[in-house]
Amino acid sequence: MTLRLSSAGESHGPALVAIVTGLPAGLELDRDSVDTDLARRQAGYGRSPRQQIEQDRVDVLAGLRHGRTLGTPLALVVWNRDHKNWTWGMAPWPPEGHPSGKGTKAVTLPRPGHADLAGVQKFGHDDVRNALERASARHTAVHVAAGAVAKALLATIGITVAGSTVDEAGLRERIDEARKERDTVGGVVEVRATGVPPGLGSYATKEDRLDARLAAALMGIQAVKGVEIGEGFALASLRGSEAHDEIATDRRRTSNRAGGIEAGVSNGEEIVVRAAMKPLPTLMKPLGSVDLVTGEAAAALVERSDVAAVEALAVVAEAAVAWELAVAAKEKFGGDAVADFVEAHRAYAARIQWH
Ligand code: EPS
Repeated sequence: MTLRLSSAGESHGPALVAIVTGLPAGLELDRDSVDTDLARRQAGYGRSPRQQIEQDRVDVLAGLRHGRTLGTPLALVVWNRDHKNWTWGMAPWPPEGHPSGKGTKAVTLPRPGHADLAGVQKFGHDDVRNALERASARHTAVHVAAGAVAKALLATIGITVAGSTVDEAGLRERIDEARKERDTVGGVVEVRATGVPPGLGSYATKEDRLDARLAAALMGIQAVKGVEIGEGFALASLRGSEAHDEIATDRRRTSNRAGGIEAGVSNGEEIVVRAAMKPLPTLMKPLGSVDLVTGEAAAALVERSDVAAVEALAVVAEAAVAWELAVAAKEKFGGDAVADFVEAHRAYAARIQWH
């Protein structure tokens, strides 16, 4: 069975939910590890006051018994604590009583850089909130929970995945300056995966290519505008003799400019991918926009937001890469029971003498 993930949830709605299907039975999950990743996602310099309201924790509604997967759909929930301030504004059913709390007034001032304008045009909404609530990066929380499940599966075959920011040194200063000037900043994150055997993904079709799948997964995260695999864009200006990773007699490589993937297939070296995040589009000193009701020029919507979420992106990107690697590993090794998955990996590693 293919490993699949679907999610739902608005930023200020009742909850974020994810359903994971295709997990083998008998996988041990640790609630604290999932919650630790959720807490990592909430942390980071420059985050919004929203993160003081939320204390993200995972609840499991199905697919798990006594900490082990049942091989049935796994239903994960992260509740939005802030929803209590939006019970009227974000009520799923027509609300009763007088409008109160947040979200009672239609938003008509789209923010450049966000989903606001295209969202109302595409879906015919008359309140920008109907677009921005789902476009918000808030729902990455439940994807991080699913990523933690993927990491547990990958750990059974010795794969680890870790994300970090790339320009750690100057980041805080850049954030402090931007905050003073009521502006926002972006940045670059890197994810490394170790223990990935050769042969995940395939050169056969573009859908199979592991690099294409990782790029799509990273591009699928809010605010990501660029993705690199290995040396990426820098390879374009090198000669072939400088760009490729020579093969030693033990079949390992003497360098890793390809970032662990050649021709869409993992080659046994560390997988290294990077994602570039644009500055977040909600500015306290707003950019020019249009009032969708009056048609007049107006400043864009100003609401609570992060100055930067680069450190959070490192955690979200880690989860996205873990998820894609778990899908590719499940595709290669199969298994209804986790023991079958582990045994198939062992037999394959023995056949190709990979350790
Ligand atoms: C986010 C929660 C949001 C924002 C951020 C991501 O909270 P709120 O909108 O209630 O302040 O902090 O969303 C965006 C950057 C965005 O553009 O929508 C979170 O939990 O990650």
